[in-house]
Amino acid sequence: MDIDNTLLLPNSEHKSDIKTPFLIGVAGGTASGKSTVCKKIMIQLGQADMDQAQRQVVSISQDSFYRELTPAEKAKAKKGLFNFDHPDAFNENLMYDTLQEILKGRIVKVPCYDYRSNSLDHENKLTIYPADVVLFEGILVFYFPKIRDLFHMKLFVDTDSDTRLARRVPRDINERGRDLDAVLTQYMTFVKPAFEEFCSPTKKFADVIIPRGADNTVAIDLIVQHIADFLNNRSRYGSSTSIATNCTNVDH
Ligand code: UZR
Ligand code: MG
Repeated sequence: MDIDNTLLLPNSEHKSDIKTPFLIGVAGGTASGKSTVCKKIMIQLGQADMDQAQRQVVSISQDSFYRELTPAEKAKAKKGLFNFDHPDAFNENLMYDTLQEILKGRIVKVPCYDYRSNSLDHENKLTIYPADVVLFEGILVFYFPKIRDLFHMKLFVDTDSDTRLARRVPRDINERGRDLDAVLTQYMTFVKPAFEEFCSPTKKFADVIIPRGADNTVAIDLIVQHIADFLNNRSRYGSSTSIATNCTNVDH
């Protein structure tokens, strides 16, 4: 594995103690294993059981940036007639502004998403403290050009559609309070067409494509090694370590 060393050198122009995180985008179809890949990365880096404020690596979901629905849209959502897989379902500006704040090393608060009520939980916001590495995962994180351009590294979790559907059905029924008919109708009406139109074409923007998702331990090990090298160098040179925008040239 060949890592571009410009990523790791101290940057004399940034003498302050501001932590600019290494921002990693993780995209992929529904139930492809994005969250699991992020979790595995955190576990392997020894970050999963750490206190939020102490973490060097944090993971944020794009679901926190679903926009508030109008009463009419909420009624549609209740009947499974709202398209949550369309880019318009997200608050692009808030997503961009939040990532910009994170890149400036500021503390941000993001709402959690409640799939049962199809709404954001503003009461219980998650506080994201400045970290060295931030993972941002979601179906459309590479769709919006100005957001896509913020990432230092882009991963696409590429899992077969039938595998994804087989995972999505029990997940929606058990964790998201749906019945089988509603899950399949929503899948055929919105999820599958939107995947083909908006998500799948963003695979070409990825630096690393992870076939078979979280089962691909070799790919995850390579990515973890890359992040660990970055963290080691940052602790050696301090948090002002510069991050080159072309820092994703991992040979594998
Ligand atoms: P992942 N989603 C819901 O099911 N309900 C909501 O209120 C909001 C989102 C689904 C969304 C998308 N689609 O396919 C999925 N629908 O969450 C993305 N319908 O989440 O990447 O974890 O599968
Ligand atoms: Mg998810």
